[in-house]
Amino acid sequence: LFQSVELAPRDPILGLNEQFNADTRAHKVNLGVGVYYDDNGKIPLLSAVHQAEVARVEAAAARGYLPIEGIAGYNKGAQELVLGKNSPLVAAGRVLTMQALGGTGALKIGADFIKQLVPGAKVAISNPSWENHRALFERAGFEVINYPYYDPATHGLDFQGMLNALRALPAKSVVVLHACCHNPTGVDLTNEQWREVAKVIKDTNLIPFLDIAYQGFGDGLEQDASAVRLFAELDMTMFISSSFSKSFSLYGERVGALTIVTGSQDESNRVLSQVKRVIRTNYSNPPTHGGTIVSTVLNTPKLFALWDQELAGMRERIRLMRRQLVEKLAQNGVKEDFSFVMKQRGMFSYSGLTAAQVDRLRDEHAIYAVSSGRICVAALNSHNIDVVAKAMANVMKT
Ligand code: PLP
Ligand code: TYF
Repeated sequence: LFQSVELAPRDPILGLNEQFNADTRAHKVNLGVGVYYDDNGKIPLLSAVHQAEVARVEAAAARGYLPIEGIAGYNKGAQELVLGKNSPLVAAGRVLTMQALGGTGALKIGADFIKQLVPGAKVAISNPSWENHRALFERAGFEVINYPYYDPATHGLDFQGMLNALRALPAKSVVVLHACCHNPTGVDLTNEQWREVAKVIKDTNLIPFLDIAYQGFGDGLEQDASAVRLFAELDMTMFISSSFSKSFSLYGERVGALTIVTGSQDESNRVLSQVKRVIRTNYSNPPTHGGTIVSTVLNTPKLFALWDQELAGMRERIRLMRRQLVEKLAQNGVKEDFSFVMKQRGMFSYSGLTAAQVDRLRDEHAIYAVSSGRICVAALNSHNIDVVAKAMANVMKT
């Protein structure tokens, strides 16, 4: 049975983690995987999360099955985060939200449902994009193509290339967009650019799939939802995958949500029935623990305010690391202008390091980055930033 099974390639990012864990050098630094670490290099347990968790344990609640679509309060909270508290679309009964197993789970439920609706659709993802976008949509049976996004010459956006490619897509193609804090480049669209993209998507009759995995890591919870709100204002039907892995620092709890904006209340009822079928045949219903914690935080004003504040703390620490990295590279004699690192948003920076320089960082300095040059700025801290800046300067000079 298994004789002809070929060895699958490792996930490039998670594979890097394995390599890092096996490295015995004490001073090693992992800038590979997209995880937020605090200034002591630890994954934080947010205080808002901890309080909700203690309350849950004290309540000694029974663990029955959840509904197929998950916890109602969780879904309402997730919906308000992306569409706002007073969304006319929600009032019109045009919005569905389902608890999902992380952002990945939300993407997969959405992908499986779209496959049923438009079996021949092409899926367009940014070049580059999160590694799993291509793999996930291909697994769901789609042909996946790239639209231009990053321009290495400017360390910015190839906006014209992006628009042209979107305009040329056949109607009913799926366009996967990073709503904020683009992974891996850190390069986002301005609101004006979002407006143009949304218009092209609407005019060309494409299906927008907005992936929002870093809400709160750019400028704030509300600000980072502005692209989603803009699509909503234009009255567009769309898919939105939310991930709370990073924003709640609950990676292993698999907390995410899929939101679908339909054309009418009647469509919503029918769509919900079909998406529930997708969920039921995959994993039946989502787990209780992480969802209950997120729901408690989202629906308890005091905990929500605390969470928002803790999220701001993470966001500001990343900004500080960006600024210090730019300063320290210059102090170490790097002549190139690295100020673009400060313009990038979210956890990542496309540093401009070449694959050969990334290899040298790892071999000579025990510093791990993705071969594309992506570094996770959220893994820098006051204890390792000097070493990292010095090593980066070193591999760039010689
Ligand atoms: N989408 C993007 C752009 C991501 O970077 C990630 C990262 O993990 C995800 C989705 C998936 O999130 P989750 O870990 O919640 O499945
Ligand atoms: O891009 C990253 O590093 C994060 C973490 O299959 C991640 O999104 C990486 C790979 C993966 C799942 C999560």
